[in-house]
Amino acid sequence: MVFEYAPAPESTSVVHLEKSYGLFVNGEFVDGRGQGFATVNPATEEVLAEVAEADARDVDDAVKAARRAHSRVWGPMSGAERGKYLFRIARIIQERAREIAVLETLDNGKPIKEARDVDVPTAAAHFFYHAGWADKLEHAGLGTSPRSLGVAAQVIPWNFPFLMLAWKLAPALACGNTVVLKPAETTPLSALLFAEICQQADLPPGVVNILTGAGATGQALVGHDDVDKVAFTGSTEVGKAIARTVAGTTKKVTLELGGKAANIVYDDAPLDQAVEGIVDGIFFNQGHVCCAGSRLLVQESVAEDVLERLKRRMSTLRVGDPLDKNTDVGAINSPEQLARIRELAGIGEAEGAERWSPACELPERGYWFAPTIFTGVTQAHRIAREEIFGPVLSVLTFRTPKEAVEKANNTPYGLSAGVWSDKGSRTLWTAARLRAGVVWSNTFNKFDPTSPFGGYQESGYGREGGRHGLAAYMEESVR
Ligand code: TAP
Repeated sequence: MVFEYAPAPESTSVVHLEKSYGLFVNGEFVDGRGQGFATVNPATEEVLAEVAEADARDVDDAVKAARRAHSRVWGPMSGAERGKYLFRIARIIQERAREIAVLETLDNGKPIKEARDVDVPTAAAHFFYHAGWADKLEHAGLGTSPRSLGVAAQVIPWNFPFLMLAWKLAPALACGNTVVLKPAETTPLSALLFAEICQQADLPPGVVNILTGAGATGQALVGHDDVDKVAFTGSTEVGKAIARTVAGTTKKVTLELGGKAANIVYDDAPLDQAVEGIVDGIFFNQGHVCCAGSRLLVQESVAEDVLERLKRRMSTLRVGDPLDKNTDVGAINSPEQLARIRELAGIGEAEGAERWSPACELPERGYWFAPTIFTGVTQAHRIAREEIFGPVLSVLTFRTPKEAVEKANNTPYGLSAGVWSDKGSRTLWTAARLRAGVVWSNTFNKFDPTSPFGGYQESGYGREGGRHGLAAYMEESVR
């Protein structure tokens, strides 16, 4: 069926939605044995499609297909040949970029300009980058003949559905593994479009399998006995449950979990540029970003000035229809996530922080939350400690660099941080003391496939991207 989106904007005509979708197993779409579920456009609350739900038997079928494909086709294939498939996939992503971006925006609620300019091109870049590695793995620093692990079980969240899929699949495939991937329940559609891309690229059956479903499907997948590797991106809570599930087995595990990043602004920073970075750090993708700069640490002497500029800039943000190319802040992905953001914002007020949002009219239907900042926040406040995963910024101040570092590190997480200063020496001093996997200097939320990404402490372990990311998908050889 050709899907007709209610207000029928021209841009949606590039997307052809089926009424219902099956699972992608062994190169074909098949029925799921679970109940099935609907996926909804969070900006309109309209049902986009019905999606199959994989139960334990479907998981078993997919793992068997992946095992066969690994031992018969993908594992023995030369790196150069595997690379060709990855290049082909990367090119198809580029060719179908508009379609993928619109579908992602419909299913996720993110602004189309972000899906179009960030998610999809970065996903293609991941496939290009890893396609280049496929025949050079002996130079990855893992011995002269590193081996693939086998079957990888991959579970991803809803905030960057297509990009997270690319982050997971591209290195796994380049290194010779086959995959069973489960997208999040609220954003399955771009993964199913990727299944079509696998068919279009003539990828051998079973190399990529996509199982839609909820947490129970993910649990059955990571707990399956014949899986060699588990790669998970999502909440710290579920990450810990997965670590417990695989404890005592020989499965290799990487976990990319939550964050509560500090964005540190020194008094010598270029302030207008810093304000752009603060806005990008917390309002990009509605703040549904694991590495979001959700704690602004601003030096006391410039705090008033920065806040004034920040409020002025926030007043220009356009919140609303994600398919409008001028929209800056889209819809919150689900009613559950909206409830969580509202709850924590309410707690912020109750604990005495001062709440401010620019005047903005939110659409009547759909799930929306206005860009919000809290000032007068102390380290004891829950909004300074807990991940909100929404467009909410907690502002704290500091006097000295030492105090900035202490406050920045006062978190159980350790995924990312930002430092804004005119002095390289000050930035390097600060970066060396921050416990964060990524530290950005005079920028924020910059991603590149050549750069390893990952966290410390409760933000998880293992790296994705760059040469380091390959280690997560290969057995090091002793020679
Ligand atoms: P989760 O609830 O943890 O869900 C992530 C994925 O795990 C989803 O596919 C989910 O399925 C599945 N899942 C749920 N319970 C499971 C279980 N017991 N066993 C196996 N899989 C299970 O997180 P979320 O709400 O989707 O995403 C938000 C969180 O992810 C935030 O904390 C954020 O910081 C983190 N995140 C981290 C990163 C990186 S790179 N560190 C990137 C993006 C997001 P359902 O969707 O059906 O529940």
